[in-house]
Amino acid sequence: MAFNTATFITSAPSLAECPPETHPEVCFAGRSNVGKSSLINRITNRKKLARTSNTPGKTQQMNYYEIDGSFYLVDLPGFGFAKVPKKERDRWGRDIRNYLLKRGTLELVLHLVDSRHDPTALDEEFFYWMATKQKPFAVLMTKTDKLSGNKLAVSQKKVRSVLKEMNIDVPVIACSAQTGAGIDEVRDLILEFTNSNP
Ligand SMILES: Nc1nc2c(ncn2[C@@H]2O[C@H](COP(=O)(O)OP(=O)(O)O)[C@@H](O)[C@H]2O)c(=O)[nH]1
Ligand SMILES: [Mg+2]
Repeated sequence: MAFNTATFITSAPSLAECPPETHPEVCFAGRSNVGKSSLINRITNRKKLARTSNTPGKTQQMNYYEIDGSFYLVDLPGFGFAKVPKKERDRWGRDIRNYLLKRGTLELVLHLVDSRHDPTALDEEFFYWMATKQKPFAVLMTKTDKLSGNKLAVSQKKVRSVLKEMNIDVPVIACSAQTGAGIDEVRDLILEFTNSNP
């Protein structure tokens, strides 16, 4: 069984409110509007499981979805959204770092970057931080349907070179929630890290 059932479990404002550590989990991180919720919907073949929005900065909690009764996908609050007051942004950063460091059942972090833009300073900071904490992560390049073949190749090369410069060796997957490109690869990665391979 793989991605047959998906159920919303809870919205947790911080680590303390997360569900008990009964299932392995994979989380989706990245700035607001990068496509986290859309990707979760596509991966689970559901149109409205995770709330998507044209208004960045809306999801301020960690949303838990249980897949096939065996693992969790977690939609994290987007970071780095300029219109949110600095104090609030700092709190999110602290809460998310706390979750990333201390959640015992977190098996993999998927960090999303927009395939149309170079990784931002915040993305690079995140790569570096994850690498120094030795947390397993992968980079997903989103919205590839918006790029022509050649531009996507250039963009992928850029992301890989940024990671290589930092001496970071992690999977990089180009995907689109709209066309479904790369989605099976993302699913396989999730199943591998949650030990849910059929
Ligand atoms: N063309 C295209 N648009 C996308 C894709 N993924 C997300 N979007 C759009 O980008 C916006 C933000 O998506 P959302 O999933 O809410 O981002 P989040 O804030 O990271 O959860 C929405 O308008 C989506 O429809 C994609 O793969 N292709
Ligand atoms: Mg979202």
